[in-house]
Amino acid sequence: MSKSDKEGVSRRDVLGTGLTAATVAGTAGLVTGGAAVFVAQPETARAEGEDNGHNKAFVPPGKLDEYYGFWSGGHSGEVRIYGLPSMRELMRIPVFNRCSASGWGISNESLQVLTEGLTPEGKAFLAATNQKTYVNGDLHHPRPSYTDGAYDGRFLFVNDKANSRLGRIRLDVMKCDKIIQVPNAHSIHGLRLQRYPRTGYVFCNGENRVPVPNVGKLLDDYKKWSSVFSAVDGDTMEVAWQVIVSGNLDNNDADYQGKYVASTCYNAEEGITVADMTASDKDHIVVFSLAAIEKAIKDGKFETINGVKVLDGRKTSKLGITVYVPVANSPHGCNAAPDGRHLIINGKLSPTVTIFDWTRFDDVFSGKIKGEEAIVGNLEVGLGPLHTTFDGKGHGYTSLFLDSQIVKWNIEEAIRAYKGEKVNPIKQKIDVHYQIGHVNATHGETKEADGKWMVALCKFSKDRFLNVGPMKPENDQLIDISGDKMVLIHDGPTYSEPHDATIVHKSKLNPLEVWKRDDPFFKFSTDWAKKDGVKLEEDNKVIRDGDKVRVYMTAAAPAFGLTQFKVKKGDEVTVFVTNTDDVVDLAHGFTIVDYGVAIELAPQATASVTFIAAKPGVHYYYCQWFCHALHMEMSGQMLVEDAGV
Ligand code: K7E
Ligand code: CUA
Repeated sequence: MSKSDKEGVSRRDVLGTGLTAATVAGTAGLVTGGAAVFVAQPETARAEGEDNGHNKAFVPPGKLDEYYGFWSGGHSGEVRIYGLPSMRELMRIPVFNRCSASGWGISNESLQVLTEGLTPEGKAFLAATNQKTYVNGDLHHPRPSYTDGAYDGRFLFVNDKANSRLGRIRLDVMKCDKIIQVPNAHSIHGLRLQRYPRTGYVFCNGENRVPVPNVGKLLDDYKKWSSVFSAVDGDTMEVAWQVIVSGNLDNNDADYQGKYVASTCYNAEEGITVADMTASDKDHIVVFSLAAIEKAIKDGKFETINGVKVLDGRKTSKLGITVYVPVANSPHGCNAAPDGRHLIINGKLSPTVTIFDWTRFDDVFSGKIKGEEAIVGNLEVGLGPLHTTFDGKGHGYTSLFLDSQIVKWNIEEAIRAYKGEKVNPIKQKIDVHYQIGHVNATHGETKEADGKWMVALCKFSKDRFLNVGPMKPENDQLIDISGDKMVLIHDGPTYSEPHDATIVHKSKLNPLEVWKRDDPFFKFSTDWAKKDGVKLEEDNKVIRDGDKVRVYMTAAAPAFGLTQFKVKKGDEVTVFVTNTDDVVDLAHGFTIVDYGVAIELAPQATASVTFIAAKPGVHYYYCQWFCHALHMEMSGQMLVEDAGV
């Protein structure tokens, strides 16, 4: 054993056990529940400082990556675009957060996206608390849209656990174009898309149980609270229907046939303390039949709550739209395999993965067989299984939070073992650093899983990077899965906190190099320009309309179309700036000093910002993207007159 191996093991031992004990203690414990048990043969990767073929992931200067990685920014509220295999961060897409660089949350265009889809209650809350928009978000699950089980490059959908929202990013411009707050549901967590025939529905898990509607009644009657499952139309971003369920919805996934969606649920006990929630040794998954739901909607079996058609899909419901299948306590990840047939439920507190056969749900719904008879495998994989990804060659790769490992196992062999055959489905275990959450392989969530790369999104980095103080980064690790063995290739620190990532081959995407002038993203500005008879691409004009002032200007390196404009103290000023350069990467910006104003202007973009000219004096505005040798000179002055002076 090499020195580095020894170091690796001892550091893991010291750091791992305390957490494991603390995390398991106080829960109902580990429930194996009749799983096929095999002696795992962990193979500790040489994780410490050796070259395991890192060259394979090295993308030389000037060369491009092969994959786009869409990374959840967790409670930063943003999405990040990575290049794989280099793991270079290519871009950030602000969504639920505010962004100082791009003016997301400052520009009118972004504020429109951030506010127009909020619920009336959400709008009233913001108004009552003097806020234009929520400033935080908690983005866990970035999901690219599908056509027939493969990525189609149209959209990326994202959840906000913090403020119950769903966002949509246009993949042609890599900008968020729609955000809605989902009525009735409380905290959108699990998020998956209809795979077939296309997306289609976006399935949003309302995680927490609350009174429905949640208006201040039933506060002390928590047995009457409910979780709400929502299907949103991905094209219109309107809620198509909702289903009230029993238990707390966690993660979900859809099949490859367009028939069923399944969700893991914890807290089948419907308690509100940890002890209540884990009292029973069983929780469940809930399976939704899309055909049955659509029929029940058509037959008028819904109740309209806050403008949404809501069906009762609780255990006691007679509608036949859901089935509940018991699984070991507190399952987490829910992953449809690319074979189109199997669904993997990850045990979390149970050291097992449970394999369901989607095709058996027809008989479960018709009452021919029991829900448990849709189970075709139950494999003990290790401690704390959270999520599973796939290589398209018949393997599952399951993240083990407590063991800080990924286990590679064979799906067919696990099914055979469940039938009693003597096979060992466990192929390899590899150490990851540390406390892994999601695990994602290239195209692993599609029928085109290609088994090349995998990322381990680890919640802790502990000793893997230079000490940056008590707050440490997370660690996103790149693993080569193209051979028989998983090989750890790269450590990548990230901050707060990638829950999940999806990896899309570059052939699937073809983003624009410059904006098209008729893009609907500029609608706020083009509508005003039309009203004012202004040509955004040419005109530099100040239009006064009572105490409202609209300032139109162009930006072309190295000058703004207006180098000065004058307003009065107290005016409501809207500045529209259009970048008329159409050179690739020639971005400008517009920042006003001491006014808290900054907006991004990518080539051929228009953006606008509205503010009260509350502060008299001379205020420079400048371009904040270094665009030209005379970039420093790309500025002007807003003169704010104070009548009283
Ligand atoms: Cu996808 Cu973190 Cu929201 Cu598991 S969840 S880790
Ligand atoms: Cu334009 Cu700097």
